[in-house]
Amino acid sequence: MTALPPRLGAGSGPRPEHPAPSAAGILHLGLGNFHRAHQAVYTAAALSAGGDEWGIVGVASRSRAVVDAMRAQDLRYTVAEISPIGASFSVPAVHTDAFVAAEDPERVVGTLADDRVRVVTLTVTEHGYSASPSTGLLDLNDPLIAADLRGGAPQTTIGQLARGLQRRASGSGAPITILSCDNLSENGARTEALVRAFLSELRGTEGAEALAYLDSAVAFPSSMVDRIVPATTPRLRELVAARLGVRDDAPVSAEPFTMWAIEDRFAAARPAWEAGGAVFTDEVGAYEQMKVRLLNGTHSLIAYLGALRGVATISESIADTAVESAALAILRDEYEPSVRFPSGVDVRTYERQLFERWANHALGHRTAQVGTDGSVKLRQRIPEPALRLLEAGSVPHLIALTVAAYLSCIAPMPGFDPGPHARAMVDPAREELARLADTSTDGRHLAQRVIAELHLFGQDLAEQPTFISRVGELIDTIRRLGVDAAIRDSIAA
Ligand code: CS2
Repeated sequence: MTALPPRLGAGSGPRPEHPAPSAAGILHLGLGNFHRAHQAVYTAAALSAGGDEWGIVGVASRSRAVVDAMRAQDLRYTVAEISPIGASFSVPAVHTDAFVAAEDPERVVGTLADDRVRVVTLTVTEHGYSASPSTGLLDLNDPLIAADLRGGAPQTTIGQLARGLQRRASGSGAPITILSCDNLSENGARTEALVRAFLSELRGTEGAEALAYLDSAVAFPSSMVDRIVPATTPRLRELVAARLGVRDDAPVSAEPFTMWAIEDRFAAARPAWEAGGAVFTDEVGAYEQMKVRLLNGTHSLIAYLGALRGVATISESIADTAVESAALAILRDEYEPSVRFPSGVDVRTYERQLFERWANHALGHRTAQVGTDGSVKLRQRIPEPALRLLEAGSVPHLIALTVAAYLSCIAPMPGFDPGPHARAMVDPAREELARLADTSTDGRHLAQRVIAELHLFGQDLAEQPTFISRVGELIDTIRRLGVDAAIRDSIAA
């Protein structure tokens, strides 16, 4: 009988290549795979470069799984970098503690107020900001926000940030930086606006001290993050056991490519993330636009078309020449015209890399994963570029196809089966959209209700009848003639 491999931990598995952190200068909200394969890896490089005070307290929003697994492994886990030519492994050991916010929200507030913490990083997904999809403003109708405003232990990320900053303002008052690492455009300014909106809603003068503290001692720089990080699979655990000889219950895989552009506007000290290749720049807005539109916007198109064509992964989807042509057309004709590229970035090289990254078949990045949360993700990806073209008198056919394919996956019209990968997509608006689809007469009717009445993609796109009817037509084409016909029709138009 072969012995089971030992559990990864301080005494087993590869030794981290950086010194152990001596303190936790960073509080991270959103202890998911993306954080563990991105900011944690840059922080490991920063620790190697000298700053041992930059350990991370990692906070998961709700799920215990990663927290329990990491705690059982002395807070270690494996990062497997996967490309078609092989895999390489590292074990960052940058976390000093991990817990679940939903179980101990008071601890989030207390840690944020601790003056040894000087940077808070966030990867809570587009959905985690409690913003109304229609207005982008703090959603005061959200029952969790309403509860957080009434007091008690805050359950939302914005509530936790606001309450933590309030506590810090009335305590040490030490400066701090809040750094959003989510795929929202102008994510720093947006986070600041949401926290300020929360504080402004507090009764009487309760929020006034914190608002003044925000003015003088809190910075919310923007950042653009980029690395494709799939969900963990049993196969990844087996690969780690086979290659490293340890059992790891919380490994992550990631593509080799990684990028982090950060606005250099910190209120206090920061880790030397440039040691891991991060770029500190005053062009972060350009990096964000380029990434959220070209990578994420096109990614959504590839995911929804792929799911409708019955394929499980992004690499299988982009391997189809029709999908590849649609991706190229949306990039060149519909996203690139609205993007201001950062200096030094060559658009054709960036584009070529995108296709290589999507084609990484060893990664197994699922169409259902990228298609998840479309109602909040697409809001970040499509309205501005679509409006730019519409205002110039042209129709963004492939952006319309993205929306039509999304609705066909999440809110299929009666009688249309979008297949298992579409059914596996999770979306906070799924129920509401499905109800609309069930009672719509055709695709145009559905598009009208979702875009013009529900304002799912914001108020400006709600006033674009040409766009709305094009989405409606394409929903009907997908339903009646199939997704390939809709692709042909959009590219030829
Ligand atoms: C993807 C992103 O799931 C999605 O919507 O587009 O997670 C994408 O893989 C990352 O942003 C890449 O940096």
